Amino acid sequence: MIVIGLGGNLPSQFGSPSGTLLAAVHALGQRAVIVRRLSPLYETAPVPVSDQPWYVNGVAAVETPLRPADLLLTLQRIEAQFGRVRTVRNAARVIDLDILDYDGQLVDEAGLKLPHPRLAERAFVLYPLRDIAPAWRHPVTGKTIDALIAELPKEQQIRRMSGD
Ligand code: A4P
Ligand code: MG
Repeated sequence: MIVIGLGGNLPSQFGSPSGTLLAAVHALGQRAVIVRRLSPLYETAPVPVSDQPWYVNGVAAVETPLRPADLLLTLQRIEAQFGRVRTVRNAARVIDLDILDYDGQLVDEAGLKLPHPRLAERAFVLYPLRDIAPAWRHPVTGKTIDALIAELPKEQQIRRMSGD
């Protein structure tokens, strides 16, 4: 399964962060990345804790003929098209598109790491991933999502949005 993480905490030309995430799903489809399952969206406190606005996060299971490096390029083009400006790490952003898992492949290159290295520590990834793929296991540790969620630090606040 190929899983993409979507997040954002600033408004864009597509509106609120949730509107931007849904527009990004459409943009993916136009670039040969077909979203088969989209999780519910969650409002999530910034990690690490900061005074940034809360994020909206979700995950998508996709099908695509693109190999991982080309998929990452496509995600970065969509981020640019949506007006993302890169400043410092973890800065507030209109949209962040990450490859979380690509069919369990392990990649450790400067510009691409798979699975996403911080995936297992993040409630804003694990909860929506459990919604669409409860049997998923971490490609490196083999841990189930339920086990990873049980190990999360308790301070990560996350609320499922209604109507998704
Ligand atoms: N990169 C390497 N592997 C990957 C991958 N699997 N998918 C490289 C995507 N990118 C990958 O990312 C920095 C570099 O990571 C890229 O050049 C790419 O080659 P970026 O998107 O430019 O910058 P970033 O997102 O600020 O940094 P980073 O380290 O990717 O941060 P994260 O881990 O993406 O975290 N809190 C909440 N509540 N919700 C969020 O969505 N997101 C972040 C960013 C922090 N806190 C958050 C959230
Ligand atoms: Mg990123």
